[in-house]
Amino acid sequence: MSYKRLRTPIWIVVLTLLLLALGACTAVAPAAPAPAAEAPAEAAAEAPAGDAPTVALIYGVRGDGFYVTMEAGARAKAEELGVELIADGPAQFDPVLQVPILDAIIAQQPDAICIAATERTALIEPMRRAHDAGIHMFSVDTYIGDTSGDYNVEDLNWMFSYIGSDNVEGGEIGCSAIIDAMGGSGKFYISTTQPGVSTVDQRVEGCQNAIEATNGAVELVGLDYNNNNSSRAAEQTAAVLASHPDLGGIFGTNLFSARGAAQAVANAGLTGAVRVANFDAPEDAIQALREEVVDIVIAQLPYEMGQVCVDYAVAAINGDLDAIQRRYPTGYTIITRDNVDTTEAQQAIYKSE
Ligand code: T6T
Repeated sequence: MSYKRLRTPIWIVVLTLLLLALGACTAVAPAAPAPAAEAPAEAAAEAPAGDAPTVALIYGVRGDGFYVTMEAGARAKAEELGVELIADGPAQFDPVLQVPILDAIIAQQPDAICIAATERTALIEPMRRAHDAGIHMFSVDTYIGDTSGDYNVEDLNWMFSYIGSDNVEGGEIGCSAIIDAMGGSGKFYISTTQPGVSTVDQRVEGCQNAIEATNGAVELVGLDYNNNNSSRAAEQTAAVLASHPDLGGIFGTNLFSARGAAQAVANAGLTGAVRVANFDAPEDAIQALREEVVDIVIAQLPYEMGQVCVDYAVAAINGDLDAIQRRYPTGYTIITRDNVDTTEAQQAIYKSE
């Protein structure tokens, strides 16, 4: 066998081996771990190895567009950060119904809880139980205690943060707008839910500030508690409209209060004669705005509240305390007939499911 005759098969063998080696490399590549850039950066940085952390959201009441929207924000953030989210709330806005839900969640031992306490005092001890069980605690929407959500005080400094609107400011915005629409004087009525709920109490306070600023030109003729029930709010408002036919303005301090108040004004044929400030922004409030039954819709930012609370919960779980503000005011989108069709206003409307 001559050397020349042998050379061709050797090169074929060498080439074949090279091609096989290359082929093997190409076949292995897709099975390698996905590049870090393909995973959400925050999830890669913050989710601990092993089991995903669990965050619980306990809202004020089921089926309220405000909390439906908050849960959507919390879910979106939880998915982004690779966190498991459990969410629950009572059938009525009532601490007696909410505390057993909190206790059931504590028994599931989540890493953190975001809770909209339905009463500022009744929830303190139950929430402290959660903290004592090693759970990172956050207030979202409402706060507990007497210090306007300032958790730097000694007996509440185990709370990480209060995320929610500046509700005194919200009440002032709504009532000042209606007082202006009334020409600066006249009779005023407030429909609110229950005493002891931090949010609506502060909205009433803000509204009273706006009335007091008129130096007696505006008279508050009544304030009713409707127990977060729009039918009750409608009945109470109808009674006030009957006893004060010259009523000029109404403040409904939350979704259900404002819904009932607006219905009563429309039913009494007083659209435009009685001006209404509508706290919260479900679809029907926007419809009432278009129909001139209400004059201003004060939209909170519940989606952002849910997002920030989950974000903060994960920061606390990871020990990144510098990332957490003790108080996170979420702000408002104020909707009137002038801006209702803008993108910002449309995006602020609450989700219903
Ligand atoms: O206004 C919101 C919330 O901020 C308040 O604490 C309770 O009522 C709502 O959920 C609206 O129904």
